[in-house]
Amino acid sequence: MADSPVAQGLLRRLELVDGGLDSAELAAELGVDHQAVVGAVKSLQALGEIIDAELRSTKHWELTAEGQEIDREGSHEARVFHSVPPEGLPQTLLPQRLPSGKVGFSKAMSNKWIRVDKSAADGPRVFRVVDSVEDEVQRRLQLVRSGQAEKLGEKERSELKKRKLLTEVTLKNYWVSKGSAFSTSISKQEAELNPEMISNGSWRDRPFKSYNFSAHGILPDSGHLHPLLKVRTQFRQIFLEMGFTEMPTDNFIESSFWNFDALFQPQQHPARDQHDTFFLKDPADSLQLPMDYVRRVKRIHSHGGYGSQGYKYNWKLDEARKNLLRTHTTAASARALYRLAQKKPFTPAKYFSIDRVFRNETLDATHLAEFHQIEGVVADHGLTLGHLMGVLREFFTKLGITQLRFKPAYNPYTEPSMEVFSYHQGLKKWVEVGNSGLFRPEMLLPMGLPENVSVIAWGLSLERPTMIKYNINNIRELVGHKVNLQMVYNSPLCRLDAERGSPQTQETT
Ligand code: FB9
Repeated sequence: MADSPVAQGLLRRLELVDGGLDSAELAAELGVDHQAVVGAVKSLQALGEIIDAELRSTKHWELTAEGQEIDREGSHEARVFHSVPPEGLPQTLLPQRLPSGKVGFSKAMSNKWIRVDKSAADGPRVFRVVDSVEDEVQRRLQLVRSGQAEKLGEKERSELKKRKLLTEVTLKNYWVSKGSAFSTSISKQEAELNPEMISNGSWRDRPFKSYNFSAHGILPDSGHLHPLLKVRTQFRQIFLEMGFTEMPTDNFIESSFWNFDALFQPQQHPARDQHDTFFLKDPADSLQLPMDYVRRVKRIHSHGGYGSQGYKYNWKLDEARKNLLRTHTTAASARALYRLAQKKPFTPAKYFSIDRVFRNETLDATHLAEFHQIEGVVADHGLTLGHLMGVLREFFTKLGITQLRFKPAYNPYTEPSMEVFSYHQGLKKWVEVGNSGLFRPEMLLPMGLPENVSVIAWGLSLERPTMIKYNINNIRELVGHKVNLQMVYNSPLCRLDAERGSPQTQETT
């Protein structure tokens, strides 16, 4: 800070000199760390022209830890020489006496300070060759330590550096001098203009910290969209740009009639059992059903009609009234198509829905008792399987999926039906990406749709593409009470047509 003791000390010393000050020398004088002086220099510079500071790189030599030891105790070779008495010494006794005896021994031998007599009866003995030695290494290190490294020749310095006794240190110091607006009285700078200053006019004689226009604003706290909702938006965008209208899906609770019977799904179908479907206790039954339409549905199930033989069973209204958590958004499609059939004359329509559905299934890493189903429906005169394939190619291409294959399948309410597969580059295999088909006449005709109107439809889940796009392997990391909210905060915007693992990250608040 500009009004810190270090800054004040710097200004007071600067006032007493004509030239300038070296920041490292000043740190030594003030008894503070060099970085504290650098901080004071920067804070004073931020106030304007109070000081001038020129960054200077200076190099100097310092002793390494081993160099400091030799400076104090003498070189290894000198200490080996002094450890050999005039009468000599068994060579085996040398290492125990000196920690760096090995280094010192070879150096003392190469200096011809000592010799080894291998003829001795009790093994090799070390003898002195000279009476005294000059410890040049220690002398040179003492010169460096006392700041006289320049007295060493280049050869001597590089030899000490090679023995790792010396190291060259680069110091970035500041040469500080008085600025054009030099002053020793630095008053505390105001960082904020407050109402009191404005009202009593004290702002006029207060120094203000210069405004940092390039400072980033504080990122405001905001809500964060869950990855599922980001991907839902992407799918919604794809449907809208293909001219589809979103169906109302604001009823999780549905009657068995709309969820199953209207779709020509027989009342004894296994999917209608408790183990696949969540039935409601209260309210257990839907009392308001379009009875004219119900009668036509009853007839098509129990006796057939429109060329169909039906299922020939005793269809029960009580069964149709049973409330449940919808098992697919195709229930909403049935409602939408029934509404469309009431409008005369018939007009073609394209509908879509993306919402939660519930199934009493075995839970695992990729399946919960609920998921979001995505469904597309097109009703028009003379639609065929070819139209369905074409619409599927267009739809999945917008997801970035171009390699499609269609596999014959079975659904109770569509005929023909197809499972849709795509080649997954990452997994190097074909993976199922959805299901599709043409709704059966036994479903459409009792609604009142004209005979030459056909309806193509397809479905997929929202969770699967989301997990793939966000690299999530366990669905519990995506939804549920164990979700790490930070994942939600960090999840980038995801563009479905981009390659996996590289969600198009845009700044998401
Ligand atoms: O979503 C699925 N797979 C998928 C979808 C998109 C995707 O995108 C990639 C990143 C680019 C990747 C994978 N599936 C359908 C296939 C499988 O995941 C499957 O194991 C799970 N299925 C769910 C139902 O399982 C009980 C996904 C869900 C599903 C299946 C069928 C329909 C809807 C959802 C349907 C339908 C339908 C058929 C005809 C007429 C109307 C609706």
